[in-house]
Amino acid sequence: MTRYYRPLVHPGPMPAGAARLAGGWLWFREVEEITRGGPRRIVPVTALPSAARAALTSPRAPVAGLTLSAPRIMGIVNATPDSFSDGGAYEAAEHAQTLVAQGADIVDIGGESTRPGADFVPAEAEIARTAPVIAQLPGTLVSIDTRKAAVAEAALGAGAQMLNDVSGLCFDPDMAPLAARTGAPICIMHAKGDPKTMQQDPRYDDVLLDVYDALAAQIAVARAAGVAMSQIVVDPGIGFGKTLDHNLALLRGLALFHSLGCPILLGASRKRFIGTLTGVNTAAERIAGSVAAALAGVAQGVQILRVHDVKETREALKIWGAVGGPL
Ligand code: HH2
Repeated sequence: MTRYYRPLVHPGPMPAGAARLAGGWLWFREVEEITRGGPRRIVPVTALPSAARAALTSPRAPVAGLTLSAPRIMGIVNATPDSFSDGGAYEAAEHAQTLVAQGADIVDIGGESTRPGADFVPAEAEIARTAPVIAQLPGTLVSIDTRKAAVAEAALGAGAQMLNDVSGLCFDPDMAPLAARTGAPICIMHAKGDPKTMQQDPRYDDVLLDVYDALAAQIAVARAAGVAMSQIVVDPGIGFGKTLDHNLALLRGLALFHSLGCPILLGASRKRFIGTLTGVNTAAERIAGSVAAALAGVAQGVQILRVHDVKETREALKIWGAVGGPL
C-alpha cells in the first residue's frame, strides 16, 4: 500500500530535531502519513523512510539559473489576439518588460488560451504569436506556455529558457524528448482532460492523492525520455478539470507535492474559484483573492507563483518575508 507524506510545515526559526523543507524557508518536524482509504496518522520526520525524507528535504536545483531558496514570481503574458489590440507582439513584449520591472523573475508567454471551453490553436499560429514576443526579450528569463513541442522548440530558438506544459506531457509525445535534448527546465502540470471539456463533471477518488499519482507518473515519463530530475517542476493545475472542492483540497494539501522531490509551481491567479468564493465576477478584479491564494502557497513552500498581478504579489511577499521569517 502506497504511503503518502505531507509535511506539517512552519516558517521562522527552526527548532532542534526539525528538518528544512526542500532547502527553502519552511521547516517541519512531523508529517501526516496518508494511505488510500486508511487512517491518517502523524509521524515524526525521524521515522520517515530515507527516500521519503530525502525527497522532502533535498534543496531544489535552480531553475534556469534561478535559485529557489525564496519564492519566485512568474508573470503571465498572454500573446493571444484577444489580449492585445493591434500592437500584437510589441505590446506583449512591453507588458513582459513591465512585469519584470515590477519584480517578475520569469515571464510565461502563452499563445493558446487554455481557459475552460477554449478552442484549439494550430502550432503555426501559436508560433506566430509567441516567438516574435520572445525575440524582443533578450536578457529576460522566459518560459513558453504550450502543450506543443513545435511551439516549444521555436520558443527556445527565440530565446526562451523554460517549458510550461499544461498537459503534463500528455498532449505531445515529442515534448519530453525536446526537454531531454535541450536540457530546458519543464513544468509538468496536472490537467484532467482537454481544456475544451475538462470542466464537465470532473471526478476523482481522492483528488489530492490522484493528482499526486498522476504527477508521479508523468515525472516517470519524463525521466524515461532522459529528462533529469533537476529539470522538472510540478504543478497541481488549479482549475484544470477541478471543481471548487477539488481546488480547495489541492490548495490545503499542497505541501504533499514536495514529496515528489521537485519544485512546485502554483497558478491560482484570477481563477474562477476565487470569483466563486469572493463574488468578484470580473477576472481582472480578483487581485486580493489571488494574492491571498499565492501567500497560502508560499506558506506551504511553493517555490514559483504564476501570477498576473506581479506588483501586488511582490509587495505581499515582502511583507510575508518581513513578518514570517527571512525569504
Ligand atoms: N494556468 C493557466 C495557463 N497556464 N500553467 C501552469 N503551469 N499552471 C497554471 O495553473 C496555468 C498555466 C490558465 O490559463 P488561461 O486560463 O488561459 O489564463 P491565464 O494564462 O491568463 O492564466
